[in-house]
Amino acid sequence: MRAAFQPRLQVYIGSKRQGYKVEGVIIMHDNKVTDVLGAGTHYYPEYWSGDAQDAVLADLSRIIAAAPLFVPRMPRTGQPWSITMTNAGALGWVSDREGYRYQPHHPETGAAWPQIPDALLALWDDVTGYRAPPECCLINYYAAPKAKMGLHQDRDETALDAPVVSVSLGDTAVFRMGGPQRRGSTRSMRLHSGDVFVFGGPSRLYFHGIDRVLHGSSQRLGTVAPFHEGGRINLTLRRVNPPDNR
Ligand SMILES: O=C(O)CCC(=O)C(=O)O
Repeated sequence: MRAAFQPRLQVYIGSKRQGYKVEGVIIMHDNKVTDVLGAGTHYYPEYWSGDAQDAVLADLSRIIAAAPLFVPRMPRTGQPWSITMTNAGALGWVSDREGYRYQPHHPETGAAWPQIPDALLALWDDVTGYRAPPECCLINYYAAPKAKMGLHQDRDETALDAPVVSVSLGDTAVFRMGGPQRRGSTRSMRLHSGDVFVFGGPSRLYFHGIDRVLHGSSQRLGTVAPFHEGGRINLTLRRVNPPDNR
């Protein structure tokens, strides 16, 4: 259903299952303004049920057994990040002294990355409708109570027409959403376990980051190895190369 809210704002109201398509800047739910986001973003609160989240966590457990979590480091300085990460897919995103890049193998084991689980490929098809599958599923693990991620753009991909799909599992995160400029205004919202957020269209290159994780706000990770410390996992599905180049 589409509703006009104010003359210059177009508000598209969806459903929890279909997602809230934001063509303007306001998201409404039950006739109340609940969120203000950029055009091209789609927010799917609790896209996955608890059982579906557990199934994805079991997939992640298998992926991490084959492609262990590693500590990313800042380009040039080699400063360690506060999170650990790994990948699934034909390409994995890594960050070390040499810089940010995609590569087909794990930086420590040298092995190819495991395949992206079917549930994540199905999610990509469902929420993007993009003509080719994602090549990378970046897995970020926020285990440490102070783990966070600074404001940044996802811009190491050449297929910028493809959205980035972000999945939250475990503890609630305080997510910061900016705009196209690093110094522009930002706002924060909370991402909960099972939520899916899509950056597409005009918002594909918007700055975003994680201010902090509300440690202990969810018990979901604690039962699954190797996530006994609890915390939060974020998955981002990315198309790296334009499909025609392959
Ligand atoms: O953890 C998150 O929700 C954000 C992750 C992110 O921005 C990234 O991996 O580029």
